Amino acid sequence: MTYRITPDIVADHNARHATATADDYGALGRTLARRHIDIETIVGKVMAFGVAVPSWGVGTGGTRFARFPGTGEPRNVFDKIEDCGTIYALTRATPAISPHFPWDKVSDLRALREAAAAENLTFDAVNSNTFQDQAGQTLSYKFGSLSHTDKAVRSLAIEHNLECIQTGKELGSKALTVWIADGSNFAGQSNLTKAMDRYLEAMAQVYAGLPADWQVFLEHKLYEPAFYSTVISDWGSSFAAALELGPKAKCLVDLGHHAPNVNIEQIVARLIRFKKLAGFHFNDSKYGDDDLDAGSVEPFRLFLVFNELVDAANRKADGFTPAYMIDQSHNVTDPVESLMQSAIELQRAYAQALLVDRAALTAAQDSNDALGAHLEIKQAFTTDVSPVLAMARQRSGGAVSPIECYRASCYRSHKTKERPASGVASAGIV
Ligand SMILES: [Mn+2]
Repeated sequence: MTYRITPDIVADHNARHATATADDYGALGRTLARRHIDIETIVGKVMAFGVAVPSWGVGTGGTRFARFPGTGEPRNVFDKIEDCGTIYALTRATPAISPHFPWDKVSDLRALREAAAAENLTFDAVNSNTFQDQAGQTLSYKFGSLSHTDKAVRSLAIEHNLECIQTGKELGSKALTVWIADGSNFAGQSNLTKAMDRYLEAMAQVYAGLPADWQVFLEHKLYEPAFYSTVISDWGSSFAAALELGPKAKCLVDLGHHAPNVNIEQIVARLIRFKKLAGFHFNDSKYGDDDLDAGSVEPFRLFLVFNELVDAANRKADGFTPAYMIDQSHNVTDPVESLMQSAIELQRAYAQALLVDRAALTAAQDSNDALGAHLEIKQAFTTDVSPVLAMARQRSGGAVSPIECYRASCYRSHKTKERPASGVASAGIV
């Protein structure tokens, strides 16, 4: 029997915090009531918020220089599911896991389904991998995959994506996320037009393999590993490709995959407007695709993204069904702690966005009251919604303070004993 953080442990933790939880919630409720906001409505919406945890995120990540593994890391996909279950049990914000193939490949998919169900988890978008060669692979992705100059390599990449769809069907997924590393490192190395032609032709075959109720998420990324040009480098390339492929193709926004200072919230608004927003890979960054924890560097930018999402939800924007996933690399923290904290920060940005007085904001915008409009946004952002988040967790059976509860349980020490180092499960950055 493996160690688990049981509901009793969580209940004891919450009981110790009960007075403070109720006091803080009451105080914030009165503050919000003065602004004609019903705190119960906000709590209800936060409780309904869910974000998928990436299976590759529960192992320690690394950089191209080194990886410093922690102890008790997951050794296989079943250990990963167990850690994802722990994150969900404590935060109640992460009801799904986003698997990655072939990193999570097993022969018995039923066992995978049952393991997830035992943790009350479902499977979110399936991620394909044509950015590295697998053991025994005779053709190489060194010079690209879906856009490779050699048709045989493109066919291999297409087959892999079609296999991911089949696996995803078995797991109950409804979407395939495709990120390719294809691009070039030297000016002149690649014909920029032909590379896009080949990508579109290959993706059309992947698209043709989608079940009727599935979608394909195209993930753009500015650079890395290709450092001169990347085939799907930005939201414009992604949008054009999605438009050409058809209605089941949409654009996935990984917050770290843009040039510095790009107005991501405006990209989000554009994609919503044209019914092409697939969803997100949430993370944060300082310099590039840093894959830092969501909300850890620029919480205001994260809030502004959610401001667009709440705006779209409120006006019931046509075709607006975004998928929320985390995509981070945890190099110096316990991945379970980082993922819990990130899920909390996403809920925080969402709750803050729910506090925006939409009528007052619209009035200020329509009368060109620039500062008045800004103050409406700022008032929501500067409100400490922590009591709402704590109450949402308590009511859904999670821990009021997930990281405190996790540390007190010594979960990682238990896993260190249960999971003796025997090779390392795949962790990576996509
Ligand atoms: Mn990503």
